[in-house]
Amino acid sequence: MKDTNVVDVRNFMLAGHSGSGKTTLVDTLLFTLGVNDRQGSVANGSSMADYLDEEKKHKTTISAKSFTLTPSKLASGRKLQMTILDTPGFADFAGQAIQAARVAGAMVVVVDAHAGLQVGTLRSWALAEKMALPVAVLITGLDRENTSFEKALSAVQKAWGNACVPMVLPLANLSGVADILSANVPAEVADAAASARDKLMEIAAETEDELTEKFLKDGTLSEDEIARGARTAMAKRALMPIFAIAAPKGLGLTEFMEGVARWFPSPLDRPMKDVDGKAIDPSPNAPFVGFVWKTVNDPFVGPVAFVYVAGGTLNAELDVTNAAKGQKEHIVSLLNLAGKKSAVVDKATAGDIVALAKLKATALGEALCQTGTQVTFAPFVFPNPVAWSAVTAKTQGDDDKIGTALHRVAEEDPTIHVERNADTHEMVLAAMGDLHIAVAVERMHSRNHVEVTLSTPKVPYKETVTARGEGHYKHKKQTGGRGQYGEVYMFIEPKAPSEVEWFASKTVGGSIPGNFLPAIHKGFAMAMERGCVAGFPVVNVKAVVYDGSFHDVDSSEIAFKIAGSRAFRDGMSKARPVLLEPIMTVRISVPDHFMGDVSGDLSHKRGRIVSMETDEGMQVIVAEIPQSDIFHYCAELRSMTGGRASFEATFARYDVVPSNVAQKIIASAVHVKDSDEE
Ligand SMILES: Nc1nc2c(ncn2[C@@H]2O[C@H](COP(=O)(O)OP(=O)(O)OP(=O)(O)O)[C@@H](O)[C@H]2O)c(=O)[nH]1
Ligand SMILES: [Mg+2]
Repeated sequence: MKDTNVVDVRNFMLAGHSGSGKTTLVDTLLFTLGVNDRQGSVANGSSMADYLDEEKKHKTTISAKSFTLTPSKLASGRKLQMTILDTPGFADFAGQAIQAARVAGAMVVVVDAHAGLQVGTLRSWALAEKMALPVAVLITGLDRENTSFEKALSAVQKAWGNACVPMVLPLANLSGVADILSANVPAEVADAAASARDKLMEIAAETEDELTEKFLKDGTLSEDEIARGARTAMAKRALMPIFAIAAPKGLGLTEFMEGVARWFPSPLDRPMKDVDGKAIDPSPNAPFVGFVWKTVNDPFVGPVAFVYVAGGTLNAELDVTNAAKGQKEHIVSLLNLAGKKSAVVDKATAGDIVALAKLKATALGEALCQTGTQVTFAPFVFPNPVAWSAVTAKTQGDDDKIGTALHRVAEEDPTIHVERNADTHEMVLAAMGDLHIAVAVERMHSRNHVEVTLSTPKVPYKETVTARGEGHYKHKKQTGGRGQYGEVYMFIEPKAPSEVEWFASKTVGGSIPGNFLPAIHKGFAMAMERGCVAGFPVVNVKAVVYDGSFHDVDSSEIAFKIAGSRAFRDGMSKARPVLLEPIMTVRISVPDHFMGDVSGDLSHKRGRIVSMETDEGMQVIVAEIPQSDIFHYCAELRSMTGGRASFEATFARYDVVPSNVAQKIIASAVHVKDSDEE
């Protein structure tokens, strides 16, 4: 029976660099609050949070998950229901954090005191900023050697400013943590606590005129006033409370939970907004509105939708409709999750996340509403893929299964894209990094029993001409009975972009009867499928038949098709044919001190730098590079910059391959001789 009021609900995500201790915090809370009867550990595979096979194997979080925890009572007597969203720190799974950020009421940025601010920390921070999410910082790893809370604190304050105020101060030898607002702060941290309290009071005073006046008049605020002002400040991102824990010692957990209850916004403070920016009424009496922030294909249960309740009350009897599709959905049961464990609940209200199985029509990002209510949420915005791999079945018979398996994987992960390349006929898996691709392959294996081989995708080269070339072929065969005859004169030239039609006939005086023109058209088209440079498709040419001859008896469609095709090849070979390659525009964000390495590497790749600019402390290089260099660029760029640079790539255009490079491509292309004799 759920008996928490919405005002006591705190919903927040854990984000930060991989290995900073997010999942360890969740496991420690699960144990401390009695959900798990032992302390789970990511390192030894016993984590109750990182419980998926892939997560155990890679010892890292791969899938964002929610944990609903209700501490029976906090020391202060406050009531609290926490819904924690644990997200992966790896860049490859950044899509998961993007999904969680849509429904989180706040972000707890986890910072490992030993490592300091890392790439993943900064990425999380940027996400919170983009989503205007209230932020708290949690410093972990204080039990590790050579760490200091003060050092970590000053790094955080230096990077993110004075809105970052410590709410707790660890004591010497980690014997405990002191609450800065406590009446009897130990002497060793008394000065630091006083200065943090002053800062907090100032921030709180700035949130309301009434508090400002009171503060100016009396020079102080009561504990209640600080609490009121500071909560408003956190919701507005004017306060970023800092906590510290040493999970292996169970230190700081109680104070962290108190802090969550005290400072974090409830769904009433920060209701979810629809696509037009209109707030959803979060009260339990309002019409039910839910948002599908995540979906999975459970191997046993089938499709499961994770629904965040934005407002109203959901129960299994409620008449609900998928707002986007206008289709009614039947709710079997509501499951509250705590990682691996789940429990059926009778209702869910704002801030809750419930798993709903077997919904028929509802997909990621859609709204589920009480029938009669219509709400649309803004669509998710995910980064474009940065790593690509061609996928083939290890066993021939599995070719068909691959499509289904890939589709399944992509269905629950919107940052995975699958496409069959029409030019190279390859199945290409596009994702956020090599680990992402590897995990997708593992899932295909474990769920669909398909084993695949990965390879670098083929580049869809094309061919064209750069001059006018004359082509001629006379097809004449006399074999016993009826012969074959057809003669074609044509020319080929670059096609102007404004021209639509690539084929034309300028024959005069009946040199070729009109009824053979379609056959010549077919012959040209056939020759265009495999150009004369290296057998790639021919594009952007104009082919004109202007003369020829025929024979009353021996001329036939097939004869003119062959003559057309060979004349085309003849003409093309004389029209200075070239290879074309796809060029990508890449937008690379890179810290200053890696600029030299990154731009040097670009020129090594035949890259052309288009522009350079500064964007929020990062250098942004816009460059064009051949597609052949893009497939592994993600891994290269990460290793060049320790993961500090990122990029986005979009197709720009096809361009001529320089002749020295073309030689190599021609040499390695399987040169298919024309096989137009049928
Ligand atoms: N000594 C010490 N070790 C910690 C602490 N927090 C986490 N660890 C260890 O660091 C490793 C990584 O911790 P995780 O909790 O999996 O890190 P995470 O932030 O969830 O990492 P991702 O899921 O990859 O993003 C584990 O082996 C933990 O046992 C801490 O406070 N102190
Ligand atoms: Mg984790």
